[in-house]
Amino acid sequence: VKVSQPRADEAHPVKTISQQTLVKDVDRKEEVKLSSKPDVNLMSGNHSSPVRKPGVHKVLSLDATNSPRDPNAVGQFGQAVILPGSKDAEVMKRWDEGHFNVYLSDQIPVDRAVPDTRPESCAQSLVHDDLPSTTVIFCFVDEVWSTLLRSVHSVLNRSPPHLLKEIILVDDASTKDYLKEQLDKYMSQFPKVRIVRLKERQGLIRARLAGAAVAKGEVLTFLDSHIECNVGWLEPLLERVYLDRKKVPCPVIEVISDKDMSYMLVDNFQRGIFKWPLVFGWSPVPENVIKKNNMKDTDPIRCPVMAGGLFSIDKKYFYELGAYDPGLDVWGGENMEISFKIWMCGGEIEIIPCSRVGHIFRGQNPYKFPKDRQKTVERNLARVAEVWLDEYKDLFYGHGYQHLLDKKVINIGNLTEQIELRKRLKCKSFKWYLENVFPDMDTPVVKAEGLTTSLNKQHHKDATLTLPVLFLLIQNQQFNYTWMKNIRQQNLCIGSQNSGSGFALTLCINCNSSEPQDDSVRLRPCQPSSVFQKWEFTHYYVK
Ligand code: LR7
Ligand code: MN
Repeated sequence: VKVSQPRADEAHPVKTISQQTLVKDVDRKEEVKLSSKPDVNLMSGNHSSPVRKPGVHKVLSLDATNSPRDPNAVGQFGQAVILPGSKDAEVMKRWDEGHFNVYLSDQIPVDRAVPDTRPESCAQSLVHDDLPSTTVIFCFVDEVWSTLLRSVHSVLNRSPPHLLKEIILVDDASTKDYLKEQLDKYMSQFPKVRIVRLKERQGLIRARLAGAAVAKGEVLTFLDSHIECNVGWLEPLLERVYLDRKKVPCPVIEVISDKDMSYMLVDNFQRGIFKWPLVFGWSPVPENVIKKNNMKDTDPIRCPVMAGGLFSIDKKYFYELGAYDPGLDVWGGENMEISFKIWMCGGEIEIIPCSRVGHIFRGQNPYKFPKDRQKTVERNLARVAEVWLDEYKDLFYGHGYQHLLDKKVINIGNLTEQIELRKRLKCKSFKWYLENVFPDMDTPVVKAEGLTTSLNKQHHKDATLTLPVLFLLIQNQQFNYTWMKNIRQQNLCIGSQNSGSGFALTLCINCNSSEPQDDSVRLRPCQPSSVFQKWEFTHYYVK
């Protein structure tokens, strides 16, 4: 007898978490200005869907873990686990192996059940019989054993076998011993799992390319190596590709807590966006847009950019688009590159609410960067900006990356092939992208006056932050809010003075503000409710 999986509202309640509060480098305060265009999801974009007959069979609620072997195991059904305080030392000791609770993860079954967090009607939605098959590609470097296994089991257990061609694990030159023979041996139980080993560390972008190069499925599905696919996750993605091969569907990315390993569902109607300087974030589709378009919680949500790690794409289409720029190193920026490329060259990115995958969000990358992390990411972003942003690349450089314009400081490498690819594909302009795909983005090309902060460098030791009228031409009144969350001027950042309540230009650390009594600003402990401690950057300017 199969016991049906508990839904979120029954015996196993699921915590809800707002995506905006936790993802990487996210600007928390998102003000969405409505476009005057009456588009679904705010955008017009590419309308290329050919007409196809509707699907005929229900999504298989296929899940070998519906009645788990060990219903009383720790973390079963995605429940939070509170460890006794006496385990703190062990938890801390193992934390850095993955930058999450590795000690706890190792005790949770590798095939645990998770709550079915899909909107109610997803289980009834219809898909086609003849969907294309997919290769699932996981790249990893020094991934934690239990999370890597849980990722693989979730795909094996929750994907209809005829649609899962294979799983390719690309080992990006991991250094851990357990990822060698022990992994080979474990995976040899599963004929669908293949392991590709890279001799040298390539970074996730070229590792994905190596996986794609040997994939046999018609569709490529990329996933991070610390995820858990939810019930029925695959068919809704493949259905979109089937309907239109230029659609690039992403699952809703839910949250597996890095502390208690619980599976948490996220808010509905979230889309992926970016802010300058190419910082990824989530933003809700505004309420009135949802109402006006009569959007259901199961409708695909068109996204200006994808988070990066989890998506399906028609394999031939991926190569038609020139795949990823292979000049991108290690981590970062490739989500911007593929997003701009998809939209500007005739495709579409969507989040599919009926497809849900949990991901462990970590505070830090647990692996080493072969070169400096910040420089690596900056260089990747500069490559993307140079190829795709046209005149808007000044906005990118203007938000904290002026130093990248100095070719002596950084060598971003050769871009001839990327630029030619864009010409060959006859891709649209970035202006078109902003107007049609992301019309609510605040992108002033030139903005002049306004109030801003200024800090006089002469008062280096005893500086207060005053709020005079901005004179754009004065260099030391120009600050940028960078993706490192610093308020930065050239090489210096606004930070606290050692002595306490003042500000100074110092090495880059975080800072707070307090109520303006006169026109100076002091440091106070952070109070979430205080409007005087929130900073908004409203004036952008380009030389
Ligand atoms: O050198 C590397 N080689 C690798 O194989 C570095 C990483 N990797 C692997 C790594 O083991 C992992 O499986 O690549 C995968 C992604 O790396 P993470 O988990 O460190 O990345 P992330 O989750 O912090 O970052 C997000 O942004 C990245 C930018 O390059 C990638 O696009 C990630 O796939 C992406 N993750 C997601 O989209 C999940 C949701 C996060 C959000 C928002
Ligand atoms: Mn990840």
